[in-house]
Amino acid sequence: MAEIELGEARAQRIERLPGLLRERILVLDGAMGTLIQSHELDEAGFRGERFAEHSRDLRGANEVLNLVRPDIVRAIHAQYLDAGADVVSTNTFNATRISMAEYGLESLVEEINRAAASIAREAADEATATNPDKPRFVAGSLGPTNKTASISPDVNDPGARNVTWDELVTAYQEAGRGLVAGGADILLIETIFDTLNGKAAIFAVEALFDELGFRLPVIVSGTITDQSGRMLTGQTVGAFWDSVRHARPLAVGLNCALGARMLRPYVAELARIADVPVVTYPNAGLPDGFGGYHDNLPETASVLGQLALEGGLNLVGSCCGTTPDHTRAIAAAVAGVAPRAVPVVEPRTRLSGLEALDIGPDSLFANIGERTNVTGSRAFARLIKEDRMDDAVAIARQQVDAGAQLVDVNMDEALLDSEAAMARFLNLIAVEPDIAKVPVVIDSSKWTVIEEGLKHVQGRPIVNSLSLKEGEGEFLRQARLARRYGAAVIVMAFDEQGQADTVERKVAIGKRARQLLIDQAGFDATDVILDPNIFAVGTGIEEHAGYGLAYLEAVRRIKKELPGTLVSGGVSNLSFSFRGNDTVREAIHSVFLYHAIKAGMDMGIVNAGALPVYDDIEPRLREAAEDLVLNRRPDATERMLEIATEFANSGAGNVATAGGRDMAWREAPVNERLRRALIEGVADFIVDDTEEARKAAARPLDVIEGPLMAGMDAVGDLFGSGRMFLPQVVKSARVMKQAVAYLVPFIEAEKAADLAAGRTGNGHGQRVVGTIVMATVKGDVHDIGKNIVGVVLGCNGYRVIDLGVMVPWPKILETARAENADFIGLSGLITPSLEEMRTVATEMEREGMTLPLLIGGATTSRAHTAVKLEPAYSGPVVHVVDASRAVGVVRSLLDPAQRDGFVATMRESYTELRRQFSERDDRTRRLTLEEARANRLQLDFAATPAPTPTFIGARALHDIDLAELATYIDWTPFFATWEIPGHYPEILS
Ligand code: THG
Repeated sequence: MAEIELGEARAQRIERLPGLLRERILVLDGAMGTLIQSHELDEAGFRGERFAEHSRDLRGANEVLNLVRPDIVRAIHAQYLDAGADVVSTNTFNATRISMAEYGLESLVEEINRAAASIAREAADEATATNPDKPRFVAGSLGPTNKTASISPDVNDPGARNVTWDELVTAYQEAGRGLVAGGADILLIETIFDTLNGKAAIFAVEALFDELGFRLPVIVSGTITDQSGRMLTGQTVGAFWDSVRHARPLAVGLNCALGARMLRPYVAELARIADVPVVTYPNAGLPDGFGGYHDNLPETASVLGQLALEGGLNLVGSCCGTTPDHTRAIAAAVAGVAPRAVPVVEPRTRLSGLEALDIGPDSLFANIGERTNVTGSRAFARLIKEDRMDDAVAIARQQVDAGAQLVDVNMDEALLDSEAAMARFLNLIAVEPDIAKVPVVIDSSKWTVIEEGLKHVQGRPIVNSLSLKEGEGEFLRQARLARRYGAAVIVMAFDEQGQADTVERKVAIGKRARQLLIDQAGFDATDVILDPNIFAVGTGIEEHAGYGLAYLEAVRRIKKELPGTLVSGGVSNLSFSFRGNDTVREAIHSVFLYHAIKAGMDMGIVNAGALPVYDDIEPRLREAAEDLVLNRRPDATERMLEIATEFANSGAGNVATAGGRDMAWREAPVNERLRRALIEGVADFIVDDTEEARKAAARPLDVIEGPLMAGMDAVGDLFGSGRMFLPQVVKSARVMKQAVAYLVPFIEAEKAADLAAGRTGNGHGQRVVGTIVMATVKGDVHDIGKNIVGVVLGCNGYRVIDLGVMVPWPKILETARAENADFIGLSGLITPSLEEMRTVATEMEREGMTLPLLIGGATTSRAHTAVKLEPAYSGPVVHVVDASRAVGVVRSLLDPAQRDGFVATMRESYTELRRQFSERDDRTRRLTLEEARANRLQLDFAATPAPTPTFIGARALHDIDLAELATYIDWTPFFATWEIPGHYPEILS
């Protein structure tokens, strides 16, 4: 392939961008998909001549149109440019090897991206030529792919993933190469729902820029998918920004998602914290459930206009469901409004897990939990070697519960495959929201292990550690990579001569390493953390006696000579000589930290929860520890040894031990305990509690249907109202799984006993588990939501047969019959899937099936199910609003005692929805332009003079009856929002 060049014209355009962003708010285009759909292309239309014989269906593969119908794509760009867009984005949202593989087009990815960028380039250049004062730009779109690197698709293995970092990097680099070759000015990493995918994209474009020998500006934009205000994978907006800021993007923002109004607070939050321009391009509004949007164009424009006026925007556009009309209205709303002034943010060390953690001069000492270390804990090492992963994960949780604000993970052990163990353990804690909320410190003396770790954390971690022991070359190589992965680094005070044990060398090496990182590896000073080596004292060797003091003095000097530089250290190293006597060790640690924090130590690797309060240490022990740490007398070690036996693991020295979970809930009755365990995702006691509930219940099944289901319902409510986020729901389901797994043998035994006794049973509880056949319908490649539902159902004991994506209806029906399924579950994300679901329903009817049909996915809705699907199929059709509700629905449908009532209530509410819908249809009939003009407001003040108001200003009314006032409130929108079914006015009365 010919070499790709930046080119003079493109270089000049790019150079103008930052200046333009300071001058005015730039406008991005709107949706590509909406306009493509309006062309109503059929299968043959998508295939064109070139793909007439292609082995897979291509309808819905918008990206193939770059090759087959460039005319359409180009015309769409032209429409947006005409509407005032400064930046048009390429038709390449799914054009990665990963997403295109579903269509069998993965080998064409580079060509597709190149074609798409050159189509957009032509359109943009043409628009620029007609008005050179308004230069137009092409943003090459890199979508999130249809896979997530942070969520497990496997019910039996929370550590499993269906895409790897390396696959993502390869895919993004290839797509990006095509975009640059075709003429993109900007690379737009967009709609990130999993920041790990996003970080892989950032890594890939950096690698691409290295390969090309020039760079393009990058925009990074995430998306918020539910009411919790978090990303799909659980990160807050602040954590997201911290995780991607290393891209030093041209702009950062949020797009797609909930529509302008609901996205606004999160954009405002970004505007507050990001020290780069901020972009937003929301959907047309909230999805209307029919593949369109409750589109309120004036509202979208006015909310964005408001945001601009409040000084919160630098770039603005729109996403799914929008048209050039939106672009025009948005452009008008922000015209003349000053762009957001990019703030200078205080330099702090900004890290993240699911939540942000920043550390600055005013921060309290940050505890890094040390126990998840195979060389630092025999218990942890044993668990890892025996593959007892649940228990190993529990150690991480214990550290966080005991106050660790970060966790240090170390797998350096000769007999372990350390890379694999690091990857696996990080995957496992990534799906534990109460652990994953904190940043990870990836600890290894082997770079390959650290690098493997970096590929498995969504947030912004710390690399522990780099050092100069192999010289500057290797140091800088690792450092540049660490930066590209988006990590901060701890540097140990080692150099080519070995470890630094004098104050002078500790400080000198720290300075040298820090400067190299800043000057040559592109680090921000705040991302460099120095560790001036804590070595063991009390070893009996005279030279070691001063190690504590040397560290303290080095900290003081670093803080003085390199203001703002963070200092860390491994505290437990100090007391190695007193191994076996934890009381003494912990006293030494506390005394040391008391002095080290005063000297300026910012963070330390400690056994969280095992640090006594300085003032609570038994005075003689404390005195001896002081002598030792501060090297106050030559016989400090002997004296400590003398008194050590007195305190040998008595715990007497440590009056207060911090941390420990609040266990009060363990006192509650068993049903409440089960409920709490599910809501909080605590598996520790689930088997015991389940057993207790089983003993108390008439039948084991009652435990599932009673307290456990109540717990899952509560989880559903919390998620629906935004008080839980998705990873927490999945976690609850996994706790549920353990309870169900425990009960199943009892239920089977009961069934066997019933049979032996000739009882056929009352039907109640004859089947514990049911079988569901799930599929993403033909034409749609999205399955992340479906996978989550599969995991949740699997955890609840159901057999899940997942047919994957792009599944034609015959295969779905065939499998359901062959497997004797109890349900069919259909999933889809994109609008055409709604139509395909109707086809499936129609075919099920034709074949005389009766099993329930479950519907889920982002574009689906109760209304669509009621209006379009239920009438097509006489068996039950149920819309399942999200994964947290799946279990309740299938349980109600399987239980003979509940089924009829459930189905009847549902049918009733769907009938009501259809009635409302038909009314709505009447109401929303638009007038023709002529009718509207004829209906224009006619004012004639001569005929009817405007009366003079009786007063001007505010008037307080005191005698209003609130009860009467309440009757004037229109509750319909509230009920609709809260999804309260039925005829609204009747509910009120
Ligand atoms: N600097 C940096 N990273 C580090 C260190 C450091 N990482 C590793 C280590 N040092 C810090 N972590 C530990 C963890 C545990 C212990 C010491 C340091 C420890 N463990 C007990 C022991 O070995 O006696 C184990 C007891 C048990 O098995 O439970 O002391 O300095 N940047």
